Amino acid sequence: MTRQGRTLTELLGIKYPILQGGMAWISDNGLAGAVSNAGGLGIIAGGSLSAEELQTEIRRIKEITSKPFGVNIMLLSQNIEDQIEVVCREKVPVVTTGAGSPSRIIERLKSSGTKVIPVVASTALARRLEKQGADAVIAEGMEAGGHIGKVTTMVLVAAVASVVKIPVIAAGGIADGRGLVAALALGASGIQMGTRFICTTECSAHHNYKERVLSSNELDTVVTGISTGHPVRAFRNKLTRKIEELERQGNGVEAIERVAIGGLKRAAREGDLNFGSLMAGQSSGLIRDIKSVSELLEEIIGEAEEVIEVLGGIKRW
Ligand code: TUI
Repeated sequence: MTRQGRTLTELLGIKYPILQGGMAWISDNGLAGAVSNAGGLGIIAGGSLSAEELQTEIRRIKEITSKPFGVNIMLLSQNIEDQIEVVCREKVPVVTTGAGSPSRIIERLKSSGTKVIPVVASTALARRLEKQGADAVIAEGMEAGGHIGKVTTMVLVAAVASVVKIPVIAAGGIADGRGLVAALALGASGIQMGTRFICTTECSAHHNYKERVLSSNELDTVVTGISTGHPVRAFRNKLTRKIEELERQGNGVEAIERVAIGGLKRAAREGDLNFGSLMAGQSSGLIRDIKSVSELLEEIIGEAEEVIEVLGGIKRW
C-alpha cells in the first residue's frame, strides 16, 4: 500500500506492479502488448517515432490488448508537441516521461484523462512534479541503461519515497524478484525494468543485442556523454570508445549525440555489435535466459513471494 492507501496496481488497473520501460527502437506494440496482457504495464517508446508512426503503434496495441498500456515521451525529442496531440486524441491510459521535466505538458495530458508518471533523477524534481499533479514518479537510478542521472537506485528510491506521497516506482538495476522486494523495502510501490525485457521472445530487438545481454557481466557497461550533459549507459564497444575519444578531444553535444542516437537503431535493428549503441543497464549481469513475457512476470512474482516469506521468517539478527 502507498501512504495514500491505494496500491499502484489499483491506480493503474494492472495485476502486477511491474512496468516495462519505454526503450527507443525496442519497445514497440508487440512487446508492450505482451506485457500488458501478462498483467504488467506495457509501454510503447515514443522515442524516435513520428506522430503518424506513434498513432499506428497505439492503434496496433489496442488490437492486441484491452488492458491498460502506456506511451513514453522522451523530452529531448524534437516532436513532443505532435506526440502529445496523438496521445491525447487516442486517450492513452498512461504516459511516462524521461530525460527532463514534463512540467509544461502535465496539465494537457491529465485533462484528456491520461495518467502521468515522470522519471525523476532527484528529490527536488519529484516534489515539484507531485505538486503539479503527477500520478506517480519513477525513481530511476544510474544503474539503468540509456540516459541516466547521477544517483544510485538504492539511494534515489529511498530518498524520493521519503518526500512524496504519490506512488514511487523503482528503476535501474532491477531484473528479478529479489530486486522487486528490495525496491518495496526502500519504499517503492512497484518497479520498472527495461533491460530484462530485451531478453524476451516478444522483444523485436536483434538477436545479437539479446545475446550481448546474456553473455555480459555486471562490469560490461560504460557511461559516455557526461561532457554533453546527457550521460548514456551502454555496452562497451568500438562506438563507446569512439565517443570517449570525441569527448576527450572536446567535441560538442551535437557531434556526440548524432553518433549515439543513430547507433541505437543500428544496435536494435541491425544487431551491429561494434558501432551500434547497445544501451543496457548493469542488470544485464543478472540476466541469463530468454523467456516469454508472461513466464518472466510469473517468475518474478513467484520469486518475490518466496523472498518475502523467507524474510518474514527471520526472527533474530
Ligand atoms: O530517458 C531515459 N532513458 C533514455 S532516453 C534515451 S535516447 C537518448 N540518447 C542519447 C542521448 C540522450 C537521450 C535513451 N535512454 N530514462 C529516463 C531518465 N530521465 N533518466 C534520467 C532522466 C532524467 C534526468 C533529468 C529525468 C529528469 C531530469 O530532470 C532534469 C531537470 O530538469 O530537473
